[in-house]
Amino acid sequence: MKLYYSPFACSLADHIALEEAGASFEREAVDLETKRTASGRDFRTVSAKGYVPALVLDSGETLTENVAVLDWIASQYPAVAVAGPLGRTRVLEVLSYISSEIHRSFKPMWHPGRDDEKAGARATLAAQFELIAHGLKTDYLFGDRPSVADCYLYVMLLWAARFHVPVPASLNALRNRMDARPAVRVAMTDEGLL
Ligand SMILES: N[C@@H](CCC(=O)N[C@@H](CS)C(=O)NCC(=O)O)C(=O)O
Repeated sequence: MKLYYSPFACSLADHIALEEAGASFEREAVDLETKRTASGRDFRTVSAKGYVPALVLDSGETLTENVAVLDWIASQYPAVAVAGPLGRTRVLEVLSYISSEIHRSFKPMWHPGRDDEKAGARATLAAQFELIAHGLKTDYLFGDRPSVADCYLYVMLLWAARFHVPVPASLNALRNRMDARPAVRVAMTDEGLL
């Protein structure tokens, strides 16, 4: 399989999840401005959506959307899934919240815009991170090892640091734990971030 990613984009979550899972996969960077892959291919021939992540499976089928890609990775690799009758549903609950609320709230930060819009987004994000942190009592969201949900949350925490969004101490601690993981370091190094 092959992951199409862009450095420091949300696709870093999928990149880390695949590394954490011990999966064997190829990866290729995409220039999101020109929509060209590192090998010069028009990325829209891989995914008409033109955004990352895109994961091309060994069957030739292409998966897009972080929630779907991360859920698929968890379905294939129990190491990054959550067990139990509600395990998958709880993970989807968090992935959906991150995707539809937190990820979306970052949008004004990535584009030139008014300072008051950015301040508003920062306040919204701070409240959203508080909500995620509420009741967090374990090292990671679902226990003592990271699942795909932590991988996505981690990228949002990196973005929070980049854009000076305040986050609760418990989430900073989770981020530090993720920072130290070999799989995270491999993915970050691959993306030129370390
Ligand atoms: N709905 C998509 C959004 C993915 C997304 O926003 N990707 C960004 C990078 S974080 C991107 O590729 N943006 C380039 C573009 O939209 O042209 C998902 O959840 O996977």
